[in-house]
Amino acid sequence: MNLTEWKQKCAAVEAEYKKQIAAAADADVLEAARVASLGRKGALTELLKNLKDFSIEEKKEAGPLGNELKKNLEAAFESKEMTLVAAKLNADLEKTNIDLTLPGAPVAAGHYHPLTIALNRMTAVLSKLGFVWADGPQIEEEKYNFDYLNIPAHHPARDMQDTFFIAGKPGMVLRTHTSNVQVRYMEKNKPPLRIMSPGRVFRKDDIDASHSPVFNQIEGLYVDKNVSLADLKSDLTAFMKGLFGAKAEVRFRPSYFPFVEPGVEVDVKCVFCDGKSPCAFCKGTGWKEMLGAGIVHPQVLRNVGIDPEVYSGYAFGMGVERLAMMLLNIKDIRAFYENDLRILRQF
Ligand code: FA5
Repeated sequence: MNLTEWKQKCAAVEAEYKKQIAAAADADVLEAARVASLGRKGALTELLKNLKDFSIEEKKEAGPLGNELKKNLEAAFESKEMTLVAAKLNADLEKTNIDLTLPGAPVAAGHYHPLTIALNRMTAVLSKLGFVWADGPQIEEEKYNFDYLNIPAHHPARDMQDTFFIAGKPGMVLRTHTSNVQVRYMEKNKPPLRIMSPGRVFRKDDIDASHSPVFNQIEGLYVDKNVSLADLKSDLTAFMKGLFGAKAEVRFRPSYFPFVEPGVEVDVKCVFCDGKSPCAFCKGTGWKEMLGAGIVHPQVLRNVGIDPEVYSGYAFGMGVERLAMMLLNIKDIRAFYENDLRILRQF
């Protein structure tokens, strides 16, 4: 084939397929025309193969012509395809009875669980008091949950009644309190230190309105020079007032925990009954225990290599659910875990 014949054939291919493109009424017909012209064995593809037989001079003329034609045809196919897609969409819309001006279906927005809402408020107040976040494991070695905290092997807290032991893993327990973090943190960090550590704890406790076998605590620990019970009382009172408002009433009672000396329990005035009527939450006493606390026992400091002659500290462990119940007016601890949407949606 000489150059003139080749050019004529190119023009014929162009005219033919532009005609087919214009006439194509659906995507299948258009695709068939595309394969017949631009496909691997298509009419134009075949013509372009002839280029190799031309002289260098002829190639200079034919090459750009061929490329131009290919690009033209590709663009024509693409533009027709868009037209067909739009036409089909319009036809489908015509057939269906959709009112595009109607508002869309509302998407239900999720929100935090009440326990998380309350926990965030507690940690926000503690942050303002200078406590920084620390973490610890829920599956714990007995030495961190008990031994280093001055809780010897015969102590009732280690009794099978209270503690979940891990089957087949001697020496491992589900932590019964967040106090394990005290030891772990002081092993790695030396005073001055001031941490809060929220997290889940586990006990073989009976279930009632204010007890659950799985619940949350926030551990607090402040160790520096000259930390005293006065610091503990003022910080915890500031915390309760920061959480419940300036009117909150706080009561400190002497108590015993092996890892503090002296030890206290801290009650908050019951918001449900004010002590005036029978109340499942405070059992009619008017006060509810929220946390245990005290001055870190010198032996605990020694266990982690801190000199109790130089440093002292306070620690506390508060019940997150108990505080959350008072804060959010929830009378039964089980409401946090039952996932009843009628309750959860109120927060
Ligand atoms: C402790 O767990 C100590 N580790 C607290 C502590 C830390 C004392 C640091 C001294 C220094 P206790 O067993 O009292 O203490 O628990 C602390 C708080 O957890 C309680 O005051 C209560 O608010 C909450 N709590 C205890 N048992 C349950 C339970 N079964 N369900 C819900 N909350 C509970």
